[in-house]
Amino acid sequence: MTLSCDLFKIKPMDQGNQDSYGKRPLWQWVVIYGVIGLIVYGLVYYFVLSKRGVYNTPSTTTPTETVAPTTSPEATSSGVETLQEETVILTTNGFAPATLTIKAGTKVTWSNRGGANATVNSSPHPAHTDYPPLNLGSFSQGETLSLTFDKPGTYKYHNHLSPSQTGTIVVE
Ligand SMILES: [Cu+2]
Repeated sequence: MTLSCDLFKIKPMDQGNQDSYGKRPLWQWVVIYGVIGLIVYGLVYYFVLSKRGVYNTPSTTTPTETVAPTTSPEATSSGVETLQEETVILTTNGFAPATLTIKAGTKVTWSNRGGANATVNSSPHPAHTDYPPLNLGSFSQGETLSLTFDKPGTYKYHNHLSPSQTGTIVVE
């Protein structure tokens, strides 16, 4: 009886096991669905990440673009006032470039490479009265003279020691 009962008990346990085996596929389905869901979620997350990555590069470039304009206007606005410089070289052939067009606030530097003493003086020769700040005086070979032009206009100058050497600064 006990054995049969044990056997009988085993059978229900086997049945229970079979039931549990019968339920296991459900859990396996759940696990399978869970794994599939995780895979799908992982794929979606990956694509979203990749899209975000692709989207982040433009979004990071747009912030840098937006940052760049915010910083570059400041840099250029400060650069327009302080950093923009142009150079006119005085050679034996005269001022080069003979006509220089600049924006207001640009600093112009004349560099004497003519091998002789020269001057930068406002026109007209010899009165030098058109724009007195442009009467920068004399500079020798290798030296420089500088003037920042703040107001738009056309400023003509010449080398007073060789008046045929003339130049023009156009300030826009
Ligand atoms: Cu002169």
